[in-house]
Amino acid sequence: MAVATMPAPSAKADFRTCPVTGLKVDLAAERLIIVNAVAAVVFLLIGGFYALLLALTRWQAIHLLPADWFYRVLTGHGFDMLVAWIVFFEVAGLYFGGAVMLNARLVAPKVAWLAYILMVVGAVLVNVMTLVAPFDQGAVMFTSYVPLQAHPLWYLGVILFAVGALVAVFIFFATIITAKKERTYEGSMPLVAFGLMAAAIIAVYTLLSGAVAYVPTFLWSIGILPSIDPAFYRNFFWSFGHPAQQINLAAMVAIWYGLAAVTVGANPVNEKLSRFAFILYLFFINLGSAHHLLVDPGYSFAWKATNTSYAMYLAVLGSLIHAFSIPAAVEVAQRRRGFTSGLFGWLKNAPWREPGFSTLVISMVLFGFIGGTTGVVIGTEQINLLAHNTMRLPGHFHATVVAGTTLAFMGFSYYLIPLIFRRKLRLVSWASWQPYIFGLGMALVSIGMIVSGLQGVPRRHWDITFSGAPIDVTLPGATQISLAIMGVGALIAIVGGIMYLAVILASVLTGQKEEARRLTLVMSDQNPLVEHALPNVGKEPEGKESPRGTLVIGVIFIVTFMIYYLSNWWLLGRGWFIR
Ligand code: HEM
Ligand SMILES: [Cu+2]
Repeated sequence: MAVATMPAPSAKADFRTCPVTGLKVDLAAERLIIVNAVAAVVFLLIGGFYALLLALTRWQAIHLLPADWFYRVLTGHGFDMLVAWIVFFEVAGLYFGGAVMLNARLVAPKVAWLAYILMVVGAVLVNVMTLVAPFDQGAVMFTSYVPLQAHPLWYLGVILFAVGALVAVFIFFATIITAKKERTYEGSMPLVAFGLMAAAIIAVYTLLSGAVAYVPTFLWSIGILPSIDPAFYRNFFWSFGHPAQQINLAAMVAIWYGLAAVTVGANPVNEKLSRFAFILYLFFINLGSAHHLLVDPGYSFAWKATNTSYAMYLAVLGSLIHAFSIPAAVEVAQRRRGFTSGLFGWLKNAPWREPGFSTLVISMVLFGFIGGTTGVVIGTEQINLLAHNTMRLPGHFHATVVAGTTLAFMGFSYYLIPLIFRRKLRLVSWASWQPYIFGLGMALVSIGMIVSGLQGVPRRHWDITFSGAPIDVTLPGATQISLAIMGVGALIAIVGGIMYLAVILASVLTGQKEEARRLTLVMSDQNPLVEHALPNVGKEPEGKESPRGTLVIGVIFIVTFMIYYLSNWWLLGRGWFIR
């Protein structure tokens, strides 16, 4: 990422020059990044409050909410977190990657404001309807599986939000095309922007599938269409709902590369390979959508087998490439600084108090070791049967989308405060600790959920005593313990969440207005990215610089994965007593 000399930015927009990075920042883009990021944080706040209520309800010993409020809150939490928080933040990220990182002007800022308003109105509408619509029209979960029928305004809210998001994605494309035409940057597009572009491409077909699912459903809710085929709905819903997670994945990985560059000056060891890994996502990751439908009747064996075939693992391969490439880049950068002792001297001497670095490591470790391993099991046709619709599912995705994506976004947002909000970061030592507390909490939440699921606790279920059920079901007593682990983890994670919100809100509302002076927040004045004090940048690492420590971590990962994966096959073998 060269930041020294940049070609002149395009005309027709107001720019300032960032004193730290030398980038030309379009002021219209800057304002839009700010409002989208603020909206994201507001929904994180609401969704976080709901998270507390949910965790205290699923923690069976407390069982806080009555059934109807549990399902309403579950609907609100799913939407506010997975849709509103993440997508608002991604739109901010797209404008950052498309305009700021490329020195370019944001194309059609007025339209971008319109997109923003559509998204805000849509999200508010969904939230209000979830709480006030009659129970069976409000508590439909964010999946709103047909024949459940939500309130028409609920569907309308989802559609408005999605249209706004689609417009934002097109503005991003128009911006990067214009940047290329107006030659606002030199050489090829920076890797971070490239990753965001991959996310945006996935977003297009994701949002179009969403339209195919939601528009007919909306028409059905106002009586124009007589009925909707549930299998049709579920297929298109998941062509939207699952790739939506791949947008998050690609955006998160892009941010990982960014955080590694900012905090230790890491350069991808083989940038072409990293780009190729993003391209693998584009082609193969959508196959994973089928895992939601593996126990559905109606889909043929051929359909299920194709979608769970080896091709799915090409997307996993993409993730494995990133999972090796990023720590290897960090290791090489650290070794070039002179931290060459032993296998892990580079890690020991890393900037652990710098929130961008700790979020990077915690997010990668929890995403990979917990989220990735459990995800592959869920995507494998046979062993999916053991996990389907149990608490292992929320256990899996709280490791991916919360401990992974949300934490990475939190880490990245700290840097937006000085660079884009142009305010002094307040409560800096809280920002240093926050990733650890949130990460620890989410690790316990995920593990508690996964272990509960392994013992048969269903997801989305208020009454695990199954009172009045025609068949008696008793869950093992140990579920009390695993659910308590989840509950305690939730309390810790909520503390981490409150710390995050406190840092951000205090900085945005009361932080001193000033121009950024350096890229890092806690580390000394040295600026790993700009300083380029690293000799041999761009050369193949050799000898002392080769990423041996990362190789060892990679082997540990593969072994962990094998143990979890194979023990599931073993469990499957014990599931049926065929003699
Ligand atoms: C402190 C942080 C959080 C805690 C303690 C938490 C806890 C929970 C709990 C207890 C459930 C209910 C599981 C069930 O009964 O099936 C749940 C569901 C869910 N959570 Fe979280 N959560 C947190 C943050 C997040 C974030 C940041 C996201 C997304 C980015 C998220 C996405 C979801 C989704 C999609 C569901 C499923 C909703 C559904 O089944 O319809 N959560 N969460
Ligand atoms: Cu999925």
